[in-house]
Amino acid sequence: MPKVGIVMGSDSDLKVMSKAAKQLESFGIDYEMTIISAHREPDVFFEWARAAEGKGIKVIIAGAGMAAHLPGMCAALFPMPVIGVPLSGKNLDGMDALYSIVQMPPGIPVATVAIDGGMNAAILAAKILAVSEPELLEKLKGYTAEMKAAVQSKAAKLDE
Ligand code: RP5
Repeated sequence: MPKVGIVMGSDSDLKVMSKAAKQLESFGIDYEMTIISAHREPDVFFEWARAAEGKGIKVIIAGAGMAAHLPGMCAALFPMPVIGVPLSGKNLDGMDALYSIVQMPPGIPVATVAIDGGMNAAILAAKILAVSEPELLEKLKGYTAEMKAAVQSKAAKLDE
């Protein structure tokens, strides 16, 4: 059963959103990934967002560009955390998507990551799941330790 649902508004979002998928895989987290446009096929979107909880999904990662309503509408329909990924690539370099996703009305939050931040979205999803999964929590601690070691080895090379 997927624990994370990755959804994006277009196949043009795939390059960034597949980074989220790859990161989840590295933590051994089951996910489903799909393309659904909230604007071009609202009925399909509504059905998917409504069904997510019943499929066992605990966190949704939603990526969209331009007037990015997909993450916010996920948050309106899905009762658990939604992480929004603003996508660039169009006229306003993703600022339009960032504002559309981050500026939610009171009561319907979306945890918004950086523009094109697919990888961080997956790490945040993993951290949310790790609250109740000790094994995953240990993997995340290992991941953090690896990052620290990488920085320290680069610093050490400067001293050589
Ligand atoms: C949004 O509109 C999508 O998330 C995509 O980032 C953007 C443009 O979509 P396409 O015209 O590339 O399909 O809904």
